[in-house]
This record gives sequence, C-alpha cells and structure tokens, in this order.
Amino acid sequence: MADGSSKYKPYRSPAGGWGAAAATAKVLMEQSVVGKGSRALLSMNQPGGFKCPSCAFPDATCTRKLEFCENGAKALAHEATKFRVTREFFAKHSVSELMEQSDYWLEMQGRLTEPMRYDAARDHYVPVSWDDAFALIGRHLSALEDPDQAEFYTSGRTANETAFLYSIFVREFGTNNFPDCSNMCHEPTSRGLPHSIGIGKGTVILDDFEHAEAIFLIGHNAGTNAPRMMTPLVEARKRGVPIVAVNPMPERALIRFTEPQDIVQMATFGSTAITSEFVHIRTGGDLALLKGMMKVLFEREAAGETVLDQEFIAEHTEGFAALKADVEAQGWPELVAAAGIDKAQIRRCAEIYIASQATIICYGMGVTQHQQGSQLVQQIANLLLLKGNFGKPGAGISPIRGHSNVQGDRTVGIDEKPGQAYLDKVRDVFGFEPPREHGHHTVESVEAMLAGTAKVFIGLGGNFVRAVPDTDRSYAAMRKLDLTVGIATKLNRGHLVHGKEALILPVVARSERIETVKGEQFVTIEDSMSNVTASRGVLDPASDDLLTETEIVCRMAMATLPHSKVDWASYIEDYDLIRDKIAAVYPALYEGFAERIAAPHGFHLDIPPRRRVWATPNGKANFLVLPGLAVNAPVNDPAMLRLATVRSHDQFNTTIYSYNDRYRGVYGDRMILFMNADDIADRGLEAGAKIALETIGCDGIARRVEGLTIIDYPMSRGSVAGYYPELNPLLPLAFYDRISGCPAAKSIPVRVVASDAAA
Ligand SMILES: Nc1nc2c(c(=O)[nH]1)N[C@H]1C(S)=C(S)[C@@H](COP(=O)(O)OP(=O)(O)OC[C@H]3O[C@@H](n4cnc5c(=O)[nH]c(N)nc54)[C@H](O)[C@@H]3O)O[C@H]1N2
Ligand SMILES: Nc1nc2c(c(=O)[nH]1)N[C@H]1C(S)=C(S)[C@@H](COP(=O)(O)OP(=O)(O)OC[C@H]3O[C@@H](n4cnc5c(=O)[nH]c(N)nc54)[C@H](O)[C@@H]3O)O[C@H]1N2
Ligand SMILES: [Mo]
Repeated sequence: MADGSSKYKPYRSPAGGWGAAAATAKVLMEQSVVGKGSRALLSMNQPGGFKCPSCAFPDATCTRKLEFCENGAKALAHEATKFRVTREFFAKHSVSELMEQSDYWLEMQGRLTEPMRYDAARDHYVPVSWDDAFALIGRHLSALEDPDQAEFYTSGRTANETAFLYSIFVREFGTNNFPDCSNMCHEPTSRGLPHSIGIGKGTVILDDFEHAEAIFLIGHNAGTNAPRMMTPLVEARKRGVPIVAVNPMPERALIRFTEPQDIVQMATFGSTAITSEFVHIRTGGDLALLKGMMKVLFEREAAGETVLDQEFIAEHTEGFAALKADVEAQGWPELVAAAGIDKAQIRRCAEIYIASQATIICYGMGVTQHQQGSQLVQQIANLLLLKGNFGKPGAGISPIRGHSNVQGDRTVGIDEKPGQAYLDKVRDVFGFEPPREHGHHTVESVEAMLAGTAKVFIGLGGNFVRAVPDTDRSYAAMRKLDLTVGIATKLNRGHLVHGKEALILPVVARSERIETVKGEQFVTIEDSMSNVTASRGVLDPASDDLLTETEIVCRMAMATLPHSKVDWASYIEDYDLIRDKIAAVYPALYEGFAERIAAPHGFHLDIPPRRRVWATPNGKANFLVLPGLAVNAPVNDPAMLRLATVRSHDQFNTTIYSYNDRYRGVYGDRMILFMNADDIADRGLEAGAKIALETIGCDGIARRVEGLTIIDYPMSRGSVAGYYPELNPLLPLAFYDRISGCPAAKSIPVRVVASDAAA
C-alpha cells in the first residue's frame, strides 16, 4: 500500500463471528450510511425487497432471520454510499490524473451522477445530455461496415429483463459478439456440463443440503465469496455430515466458522469446525484427486463390494467402460505426485464418498480457471454419476456462481454461441432474422481489438479492462477503439482506459427504486440454484439524472435501429411486457412468468437432471474422458510455480473495499505473494522479501509484476497465490480453456525473480 504499512498477522480465530459483525458496522460508517444502510439491509433478500448485489447464492425460503452477510453488507454500503462523483469532480481531475489513482481510490469517490463524454482536446470528461449520448452511440454503430466490429460486454449484475432486451438489441443490430463476465468465470460449467448431463447449470437446490450425507467443496472460498453458504454448511456439520474441502490454501472459514446470526454461538464465542477433511491439493491437482477417488471405487467394486450404482449406470449413462479404462491406466505414484497429497488421504476421500448415499460436490474458480477447466468440471460429473448422485434428494453438482445474476443473463440470451432453435424463436417472436454465426467471447473480443477489427465496445456493467487477462495488452487494445461506453454505477479503470471517444452512462442500482410512468417496476434475478425471484429496490436513486439500465438499452436500440421491429419505447415503461416476451422466447422455462413471479419466493427453473432426464444428443448422461493428469499445458522449468490469482476478503472482483484480507491475516497491502516456507527456502529467499514475478512465457512477450512481498503461508508445495486484479498483467491472453474461453487465472506458470523495486 502507498503508506507502506503492510502487516501480516496469522488469523487464528474462527471466521465469521464478532469480526464479521464489526466489519459490517465499519463499512456502513465508512460510507456514511449507517441509518439508510441498516434499513436497506432489512429488505435485502426478503420478499418485497431487493436481491443482494453481491454473490449468487440463494436465500432460504423459510426465512427465520436476516438474509445478509458481511460481504453483502459491504456491497450494499458501497452502493448506498453518500459520496458522489459529480461534474465538478471531472472538471477538477483530468483523465491522465485519474489514471494515477488506485482502483480503491476510484471506488471510494462514490456514485456516478450524470452522463459524461470524453473531451479529447482537454483530456477531461465533460457533461453530455442523455439524448446526445445515445445519438453518439447510434452514429458510431450505424457507421460500422459490419456489425461484428462491435463488442457488447455484459457483467453479471445485470437483471434478466435488461439482459434479455440487450441480447435482442444486439442480435437485431446483427452480431453475436457477447463477451461477458461468465466467459472468465463459470463458463466451463456452462460449456462442459451439457455434454455430461445435458445442462450447463447446477442440479442441487438449497433443500438438498439438508439431506446430503457428504459435501465436497472444491476450489471455492465460501466464507468470503458466498458467506451465506456458511449457514447450510454449519447446519450440515452439526448433523455430523462429513465435509471435505479441497484447496491449496487452508481458507479460514473452511476450517472454523461462527455464524454471525447465531445469537447463542456469538454470545458464547462458540464456533463450528467446518471441514472434517482438509485436502491440501497442489494447484491443478484436482484432476488427480478425482481420478484417484474413482480408482478406489473401481478397486473396491473389483474386490466384490457394491460401491457403484450399477442400476443407474446401466439405465442412464454411456461411456462407463472408457472412463474406467482411463482411470485404471493411471498408476498411484503419478496420481499422488500430481495431486501433491498422499495416497491415504485420497483413499479417505473415496471412503467418505463411498459411505455417503447422497453427495453434493460444490466448486468454484479453483476448478474452472484452468486450461482444461471444462473437462475438469466433467470429471466432477463423472464421479457423481458413478454413484447415481443426480435426481435424488441431497445429491448433485453445485457450481457456486459469482455475480448475482450471471446465471440468469446466460439463460435469457447473453450467449456468443446461441443455439439455432433459440434463434428461430427470436425470429418468430420479434420478426427479424438474427445472425447465425458464433460471435466473440471475452478473450476473442480482446483479440479483435488488438487486431484492429473491433471498433466499438459497450460495457453493460463491469470493469472489462481490469477483469480480463494481460493487462498491458488489453489496455492497448482498448485504446485502439473508436468508441467505448461504460454503463456503470461507479467510476472505474474501464472509464479511464478508453477509446478515441468515450461515454460514462450512470445507472440506477439494484437497491434503488425504479419508477416509470406506469408506476413502480421490479426486475428478476436467477440465483446459482436456478431460483428466479423479484428484486425491488427500496432506496431513492443516487441522483436525479440516472437512467435505469433497461431504459439505456432501449434508447441505445432506438438510436441505432430507426426501423426496428421491436417496440422499445413500451419496454422502458412496463417491465411486465418484457417478461411476456421472455416467456414467449423461452416457453419451456418461463411459461406463465408474470403469474409465477408473484409468489413471495419466486419459482424454480426446471433442471431436467433432477428428474433423471438428460438433454444430450444420446439422451443419456455421459462419462467423459480427459486423458492424463494435467489440466494445464506442462512447463519444463524446475523454478516454475503455479500462481493462482484470488480474491481477498475485502473486494468484490475489481472493486477494492480495503487493503485488508482479515482471514488470511494480511493488513494494509495487496501486493502480496503467498508462498510455502519450503518453496521460499529453496530459492534462498525470506518471508518479507520484496520480489518480482515473471510469467514463464508461451509467446515471447515478457510479463512481469514488481514489488510483491513474500508471505510465509501454508500453501501447498509449488503453488503460490496473489491478488486479482493486480496480478492480471501476468496472465497471457492465449492462456485459456479452448472449450469455454475461460482464462486460466488459477494456474499461471511463474518464476520468482529479484525485484528492481527492492534496490
Ligand atoms: N465478497 C465477494 N464475493 C464474491 C466475489 C468477490 O470478489 N467478493 N466474487 C464473485 C464472483 S464473480 C465469483 S466467480 C465468486 C468467486 O468465488 P471463488 O470461486 O471462491 O473465487 P476465488 O477467490 O477466485 O478462488 C477460489 C479458491 O480457489 C482456490 N484455488 C486456487 N487454485 C486451485 C486449484 O488448483 N484447485 C483447487 N481445488 N482450489 C484452487 C483458492 O485458494 C481460493 O480459495 O465469488 C463471487 N462472490
Ligand atoms: N486474474 C483473474 N482475473 C479474473 C478473475 C480471477 O479470479 N482472476 N475472475 C474473473 C471473474 S470470475 C469475473 S466474474 C470477472 C468480473 O468482471 P466484471 O464483472 O467486469 O467486474 P466487476 O469488478 O464485478 O465490475 C465492477 C463494476 O461494475 C459496475 N457496477 C456495479 N454495480 C452495477 C450495476 O448495478 N449496474 C451497472 N451497470 N454497473 C454496475 C461498477 O461501475 C463497478 O466498477 O473477472 C474475472 N477476472
Ligand atoms: Mo465470477
């Protein structure tokens, strides 16, 4: 941190508890919204209120208590903040000056208040009217030789109604270029899982946690990134259900947790041990663990025991023999070496799995962000299929999604590879012919910018340049564009790294009321477990000159497509009309949307594997083989370490709430490298040393980040970790999963080198 006051103090208390309660109070105070923020928290995730803008974990339907967590409170406090970014602010600071400021500083300036246009002559953002802003967008888009020269990004906070209209606008305009945050996140789930079980979504619902006999948590940091998930985990543990956590970092909340909303536990300073088995996996070693567990299952079955669900396998699956052959071909020494844990532990994990008649496997970015992330997800499905863990209570696969509506955006059309049947529906419902070729995912959109073929970038939410890989190249790519548009609540780096012309369009946030001439409107959100619920903001909008995201989409469309077949003006006023069209385009999922959404807790979208129905080409669930034990291209360098870029406890993606990371004991610094003591010693280094990291390259481009402090941390051997987005300059654009397009942000091959900054 700028003041050099970094501290490292190992955190030994349980996660949650009074620390979480104190952090909630502190953030409300920092944003000067104690009264307003506390009142709004009472409406968060409650019927008639709004959905938490933080993560996508579902809330309990039989709500006994408040349904928010420390990090949901941070997200709300930062949204409801009393601070404002005004025209005077932009008059005072040039864009070059703002570029010198940290992401944290930009975030702390508060909410955007009116539309702004970049004035190149003065290097300042200046006020622009909404009409002029839309006219500028319309002019640029209409002037393109080819609609494929525009890139339309979506971040997963966008509600269903807005995302649906955006997908219709962009398709009527004529492209399927839909880079979105999901492309960097759970895309391996969306692309990998359909081949296995016929749908790219999780199959469990919250109620299943009450019936599970074993729960596995692979590569996910629930205590920080989905804290409301701790409640079902604590309850499962209290019932004696074994919980296995697989992670190269022993994340605190996976070990011990105090529920901040459990009054007795709080009063007695009690806590619950979460994991019964902590698997200190080597980064990328999950494939070996999964294959090792399957190998034990096959060995036991061969010895005459009944461990597999043979009936299920015979009736519902294909590909069993090939999977078995692949797994049996792996020898124990290689499995153990690749996983970085001992054979006895792999066996223990398998025994837990064998003993359980209903198992849930949850996973996060530790699984998806590898070069073979999609296939790794398929291996999780294989393990579950072997014991028929689909379509029965307490069992299934549970991707823990990121952004609160990232799953919903995908369901309602944000998809660069849309299916033909869906496109036919769009044509029939709206009366235009949508483009049929696949568009760009996130990495491809950056490649198109670098190549100079992309000309216009529109970002519906998010902070694209900070979230994507290869920061330096991505900044350069963005600066080549003719127009960049940031539709946002807060000022961020993406508004400062811009095209020749640029707009910042400020929006009404999730927690704020939407009033139109037709009265109060609500939006809908689909959570990680496919529940669709209404979200109604309760606060006054941060400024009188904000527009709703829906109106912005409609008016961009009206300015760009004067002969549109779509009645955009009507959707600005009445969101029920949008929901009617969603129901018309997706009858199987959304029939009767208007009536069903009236239920206090909304409704659940059909997940066919819950009924043991498989929407795959062969009508079966498929065992799929990923040969070998590597989920990333091998690197032949004895000095190589695998770098995972992770989130701290005080950030939401590119939004930095503070420089602290309480559960990992880090205070006042984000330029940190978490490293195992033996890996430090092997290199003749010491904890506290300032070093640089270099990517072990694949394309001749030098990538280096300076000024990182080594922390002696119980990482698994050969695995290091540091913070996203500071370390994104190390992640090569080309380093991504070819099936899903997801960058391999959890396994960058790096070496530690002496830091220039240390001299
Ligand atoms: N408060 C808060 N909540 C959030 C977010 C946030 O930034 N802040 N972000 C939201 C978003 S968009 C998302 S996608 C989710 C992300 O939630 P998570 O999936 O929890 O994301 P990360 O912190 O990136 O990393 C997850 C874990 O993967 C582990 N890991 C790294 N490499 C490996 C590996 O090879 N194998 C295994 N098994 N584990 C590995 C890391 O040690 C870390 O504990 O959270 C969402 N919720
Ligand atoms: N190295 C590395 N890179 C990663 C990851 C990683 O683990 N490691 N994780 C990846 C993942 S999982 C994800 S999801 C992406 C995230 O990528 P993004 O979704 O693009 O990034 P965010 O930081 O969530 O976006 C924050 C911005 O969204 C805007 N915003 C907030 N609320 C609203 C709203 O209600 N409406 C609108 N219009 N704007 C709003 C604010 O201006 C804020 O600055 O990053 C990816 N990048
Ligand atoms: Mo994400």
